[in-house]
Amino acid sequence: MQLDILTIFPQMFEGPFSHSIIKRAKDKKLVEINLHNIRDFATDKHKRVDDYQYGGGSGMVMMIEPIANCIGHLKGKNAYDEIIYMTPDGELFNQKMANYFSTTKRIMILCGHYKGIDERIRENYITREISIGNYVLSGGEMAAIVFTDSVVRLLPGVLNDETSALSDSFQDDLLSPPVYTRPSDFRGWKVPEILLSGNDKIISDWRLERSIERTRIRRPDLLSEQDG
Ligand code: 6GU
Repeated sequence: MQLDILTIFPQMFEGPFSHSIIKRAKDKKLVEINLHNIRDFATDKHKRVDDYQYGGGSGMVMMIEPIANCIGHLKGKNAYDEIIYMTPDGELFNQKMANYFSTTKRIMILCGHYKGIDERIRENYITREISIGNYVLSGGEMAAIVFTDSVVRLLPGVLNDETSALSDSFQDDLLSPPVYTRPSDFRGWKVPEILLSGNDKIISDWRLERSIERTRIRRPDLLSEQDG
């Protein structure tokens, strides 16, 4: 899979993309992530990327030319399955969408800032608009990092048996059961006896029960929505 991320803050991605699962996926060549600095595509000598909005009002808007130039440059080299704009007024991101995007070959992700981007970019280039939750971030970068992590970990070969995505919370609309490791008794706080029994059938039944119970208590909305 190839991911092209358009941003005015490429350095924000360095830490998150050079550790753990995303780093492993890059090292194994299961994903190629390219960061593109929108400022490199600015047309004036001051490398300006934002401007006042028509009609007045506070807050700057990201200009159409640098973004259109950057998108045009990339579209001239590759065909994209989706061109995503990260925005708080987009479609609410969920596991089902992460599963879908993990099946695509090449996507572009545009990170906005300030009051947003010139609407004509959205009308003419963007195929999907995504929000990661009902709260406001200062820009799309951290949302793009969240999106990338959730998609890349699903690519075949990225996770191994120890880190398998199959038992993730949400993958089957159930939260994960509680987990424990050594010691079995810490200051009198004991691990549930069943987990020490060695009986796989009893253990998997217990885990499913705990998953259902935890989902009913914490996220009853997941039990009623069958396609979320
Ligand atoms: Cl994608 N961007 C911004 N700026 N804020 C958000 C968001 C995205 N998703 C939730 N809040």
